[in-house]
Amino acid sequence: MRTPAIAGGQPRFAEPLHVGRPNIGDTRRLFERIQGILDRRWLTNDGPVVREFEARLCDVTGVRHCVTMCNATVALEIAIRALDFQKEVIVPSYTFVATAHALQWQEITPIFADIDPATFNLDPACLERLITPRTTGIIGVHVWGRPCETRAIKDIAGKHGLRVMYDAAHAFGCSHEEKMIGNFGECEVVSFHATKFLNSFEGGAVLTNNGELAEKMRLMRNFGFAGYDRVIYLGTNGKMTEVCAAMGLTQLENMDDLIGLNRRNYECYQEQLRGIPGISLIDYATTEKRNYHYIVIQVDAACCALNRDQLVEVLHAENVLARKYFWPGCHRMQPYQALFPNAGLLLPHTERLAAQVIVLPTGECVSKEDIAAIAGIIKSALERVDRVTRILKKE
Ligand code: T4K
Repeated sequence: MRTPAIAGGQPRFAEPLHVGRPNIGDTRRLFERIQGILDRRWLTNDGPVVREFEARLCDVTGVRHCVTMCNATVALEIAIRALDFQKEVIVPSYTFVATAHALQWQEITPIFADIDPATFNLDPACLERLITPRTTGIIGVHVWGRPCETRAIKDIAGKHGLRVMYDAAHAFGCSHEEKMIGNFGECEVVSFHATKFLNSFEGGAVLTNNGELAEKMRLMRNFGFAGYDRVIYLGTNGKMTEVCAAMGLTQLENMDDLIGLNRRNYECYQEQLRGIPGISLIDYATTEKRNYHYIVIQVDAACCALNRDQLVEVLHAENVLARKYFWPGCHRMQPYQALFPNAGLLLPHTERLAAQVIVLPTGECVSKEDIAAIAGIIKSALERVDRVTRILKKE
């Protein structure tokens, strides 16, 4: 039997196994496109590859308008401004901090709502309790690519005269009620960051069926220019480059293969982790499209012999760089913790779940054998709880 790395043995993996290792795809096709970009000497500013990428994204999602951006954070900022959100906007605390920062950056206060423990998504009942006369909008987040309860959120928003947008950074390629993500709320923001299901190195896009809103965001991403020398809005530089669009387009051609690969990895984890007390893998609806990009396990310390943090330590020692997304929740990060020191009292599910989650590696760089080895590390740590606990305490 091998000596575990926490006890001084060799790590199970010689090289770190990352969560979020980018998928690269067809490099020949990518280099061809990049050569074309260099030959044309049109590198950015609404070039032909960006336009093609936007058109293809509309085809894939069935959305009327797509405005690509340099990243999803800037896309969120622009969408928030274009929707004229002000004062207070309700968002879940259980999300990547970019969702909250995109508001606070423009001096709009994020009001943190709790999540439904069954879905990790914004809890509509909690959302409704937080609405006040200062509320101007709602941002739902489709965490791990599993869509929010869009109908309930829409009904609540309608009752209070509020507009809704979605942070769909994780949900490109997913569907909900048989419509592709991109079609919900006033608009939805997807991310094409290197670590995402479909990557364009850095990048993002706003998808919307509202032509007026799309036009406003196009102007805003290009300093408000409506032609040479004519500026009609306050704007910023949110443009996607041609090289980024080339990567995005190339990956889009490969999207079905990517989903197939992610699904195979997911099912392999499912098989390997089945029946371990206190460990559960989040599930993905089989009746809808999913991108299977995140392998998320929940460690319930009440039934599991080790807690989440202990398991993460064991995995890191073996060079499996598992992540604790989205611990500790935005409300416990700055500046929000200083602004709302007691927010946690209203966020019991966020507090509990954020302490239970581990995200494991998947994607092109992870093989079936790797998954079996990762599951083996977890099982073997749980079989030797006393020894593991003793070693971790000594450190
Ligand atoms: N909304 C939500 C719900 C989001 O999750 C995100 C981003 C956004 C909005 C904003 O989207 P963007 O503005 O980024 O388009 C990472 C990503 O940087 C971030 O995009 C993502 N969410 C978040 C969930 O994960 P960190 O702080 O964990 O990044 P970092 O540098 O630790 O990298 C993650 C792992 O990926 C590492 O283990 C190393 C590996 N990696 C990373 C890069 C960039 C690679 O192997 N190769 C690479 O090129 O945020």
